[in-house]
Amino acid sequence: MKDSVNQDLQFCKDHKQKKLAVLIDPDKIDSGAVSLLVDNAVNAQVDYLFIGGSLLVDDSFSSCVEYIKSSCDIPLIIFPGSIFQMSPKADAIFFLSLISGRNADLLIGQHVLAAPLLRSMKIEVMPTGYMLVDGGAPTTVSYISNSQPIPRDKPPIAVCTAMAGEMLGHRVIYMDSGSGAKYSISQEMVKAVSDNISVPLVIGGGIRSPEEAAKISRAGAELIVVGNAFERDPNLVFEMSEAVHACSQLLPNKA
Ligand code: 1GP
Repeated sequence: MKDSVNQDLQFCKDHKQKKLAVLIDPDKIDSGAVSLLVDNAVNAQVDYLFIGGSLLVDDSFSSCVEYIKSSCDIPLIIFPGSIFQMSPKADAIFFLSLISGRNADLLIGQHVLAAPLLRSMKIEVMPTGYMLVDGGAPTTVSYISNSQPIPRDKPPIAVCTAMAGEMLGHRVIYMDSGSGAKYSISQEMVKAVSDNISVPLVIGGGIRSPEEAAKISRAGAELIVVGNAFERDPNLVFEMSEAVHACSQLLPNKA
């Protein structure tokens, strides 16, 4: 099984490198908008493209994967809202276990159904502890997952949950306040979690400005994910990419 995205993210954690992912929800944008966003992502040197959504109401997922793979070399990672969002053409998939919730089906049930299909697809599978954090407004993901998010003012709950996730073998911790959240995850919570895990930390949900992305990167996130803000303004990708990458520490020369 391939391991390159996982290794890349672990390198970021170990060497304080910061990366940006653009989330494409095929349900929310049309093909013209996808094309512009992908072009901007290439020109802005975005590190990853994510595809997926909590609720897809049409069948554009597979064609969108194919379009993206045929138009750029940025690694495409599936951020699945359900087992219907899988494709052998993507580079990797987050194998999300909703460790902030107590819904057995999303902790292990759907994974049992997905496992044989994923094995036959031969894409990189990334065991991921997925944690929903309250973003100040009900989100589709919390409704669909039928789970309660971690309160945003309780970093210790997030820390213990992330530590347990790592101990269970998850190789990435992904904290999300949900697409379109009112508030992104606090720097305090990001720092507390980052300081207590040795696997990479992905943060998404409600990040709207380059300043906010930079603060969260500096607090300890290795990978920042933005969806909504780029749907509204695809040109924001440039500033956001610069702001996130500027938070990377300089690597020593390998002379
Ligand atoms: C991915 O849910 C996020 O983790 C994306 O959130 O659409 O609010 O950027 P936004």
